[in-house]
This record gives sequence, C-alpha cells and structure tokens, in this order.
Amino acid sequence: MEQRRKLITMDEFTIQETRQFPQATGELSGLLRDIGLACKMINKQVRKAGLVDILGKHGATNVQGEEQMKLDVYANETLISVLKNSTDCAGIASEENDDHVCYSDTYSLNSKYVVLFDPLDGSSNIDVNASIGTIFAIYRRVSEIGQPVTREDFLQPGNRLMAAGYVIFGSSTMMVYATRLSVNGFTLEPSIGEFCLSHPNIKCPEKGKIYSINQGNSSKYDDGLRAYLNYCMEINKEEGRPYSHRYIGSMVADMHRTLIKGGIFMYPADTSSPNGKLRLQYECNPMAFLMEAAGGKSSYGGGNILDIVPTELHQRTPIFIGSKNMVNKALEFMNEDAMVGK
Ligand code: AHM
Ligand code: MG
Repeated sequence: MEQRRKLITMDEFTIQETRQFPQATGELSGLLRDIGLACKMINKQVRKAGLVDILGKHGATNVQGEEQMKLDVYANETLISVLKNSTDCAGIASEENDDHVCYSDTYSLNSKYVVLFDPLDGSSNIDVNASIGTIFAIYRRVSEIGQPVTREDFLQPGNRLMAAGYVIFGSSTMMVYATRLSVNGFTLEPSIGEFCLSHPNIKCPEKGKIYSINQGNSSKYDDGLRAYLNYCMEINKEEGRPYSHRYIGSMVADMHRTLIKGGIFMYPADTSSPNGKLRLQYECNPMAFLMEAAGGKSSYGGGNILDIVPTELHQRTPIFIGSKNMVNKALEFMNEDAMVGK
C-alpha cells in the first residue's frame, strides 16, 4: 500500500523550485543543503550550551580530554569546513574573519558561488538562553571561474544576491531562506534530522504593530527618529493604542518576529556609532533581501540597503526594516527632520 507522506524536505523543495529554471545546474540547491548541514551541526552544539556546568566550560578540557570551543568559534569553523568540502562554493567571507577565504581545490575553483555569513549572531544571548542564529548570503562570483575568488566577489551590492537567509536556534530550529522567487521556512524535524517545509511562501504583513529598537540609546538618536519613537508610544488612530515595543537584542530573533508578525526593526546611527552597529554584508543585506522578497521594505535612512555598494568587507550601516507602512512612516519622520535641519 502506498503511504501518503506530508513532509517535504528542504532538499526536495529547493530541487523542485530550481527546476523552474531550465538553465539551473543544481549548484544553488547543493549550497543551501550544505549550509543547512553546517547549521544542523551548530544546532547540536547550541542545544548543549546549557549543559556547560556538566560538560565543562568553554576553554576548559572535557572528560574526553578535548578542549571545549566557544560556540561562535565552533560555528565559524564548522561553516568554513563544510563549505570547503562542498563542491558548490568557491570561497567565503565571515564576520569572524578579517579577510575572505579562498578554496583552492579544483571543484571549488570551478564553482560559481561565494557565501558570506555571520556564523552565530547575538551570541551574547547564549548565557540567558535567548534565541540566536546564523545569517548567510549567496552571490554569484564576478571573478573568472577556474581562478581563485577575489575581494570584488564579496563586495557586491545586496541587489545582486542570488539567495539569502538565516537559521534561528529558538524554541525550535528553523531555516528561512529567500530566492528571487519566494521566501520559505523549514523547521528542523529532529527525529529524521531534516529541515521540513513548515512556512511556505512567507509574506511580511504590510501593516505592523510592533517596533523594535534599543530604546535605551534614544538620547543618542537624532531628533527625527526620537519623534518617530514618540509617535510609536502615542495612542495610534488606527489601533486605538500605542504600538508594542519588543527587543530581544538578537537580530535573527527580532527579524524573525518582524517577518512573521509584521513590525519594524531598527538599528540606527547614533552619536557614538555614526554608521550604526550592524554589518552590511553579513547581517543587513541578507535580511534586506529576504524582507524585500517577502513584500517588506528596508532602508538605511537615505535609500535602499540593497543599493549600497560596499567598499569594505566589514562595513556597518544603519538599518530600518520590516512592514512597508512602518518603515515608510519612520522615514517620513526622519526625512522631515532632515529637511528642517537644512
Ligand atoms: P554580534 O554580531 O556581536 O552578535 O552583535 C549583533 C547583535 C544583533 O544580533 C543585535 O540586533 C544587536 O547586536 C544588539 O545590539 P545592542 O545590544 O547594542 O542593542
Ligand atoms: Mg552579528
């Protein structure tokens, strides 16, 4: 008797999706599978994080005589080595490394994609058992195939991304990724060790009710943004109540909520960080690409995040991202303030 199977694994889904492009070679699906594999390995370690008192603190030696590695170091090394063994990745750049890494075996040299990642974003939240995540971005290289990758491969604007996404290590583990076609979410089914389609065709609600920002820094924000925050706290005509404020301080967790429920996430410039805190290539571009593919919007305050042409591997940018109505309203307040200042 034929058994009906409801689960669609991420592999099955990506292969079906990329079949829609007759020129597709399967390399992009292979790469997404490899990123998924690395994140399953990271997930295994993250799930053990609370057991440090039993298994030994990071930096200490465990009962097997092995040294415990810090989780963000482990995540970085895992992604670098899994992607090195992948046949679909020519090189990587990581938030944790000063420079890009070129893979020099024949398969890698002949690959057309490069990957940028923040291996474990929000890792300061590990101590308090809050959600953390891995963020990734995939570009088609601009250097010649067959040759080592170059810096230019990693300095492409976000509007050239082929795919981007994140894995959230939360109450469940989920991989959410976007291509130009759609945004889809896959929940890790631990009993079979596979990411399975759980959130097909995600759309960010056009109207949101939640604003997310480190409001403790507001004395350092400019007047336009402060006026917008006051607006969020006032009784809203449409809602009959102020917007809710939610801020975990872990970008992946704050963005995941913003994507699913709608809202705005902001990490602005302030008087001590004129370019904000978050990194363009590892955090902001992948999230902006994903948000746009889900029907939302992102801005650095003066234009679309995805149009910034990076000049440095680790450059930072302010970011306002989420539901269109909230991002537009925030920009209105900030632009009005800029006009008054002229
Ligand atoms: P990290 O890359 O060192 O983990 O820092 C990035 C994190 C983001 O996840 C989060 O949005 C932000 O820093 C929070 O910063 P703050 O504590 O200044 O509000
Ligand atoms: Mg980070």
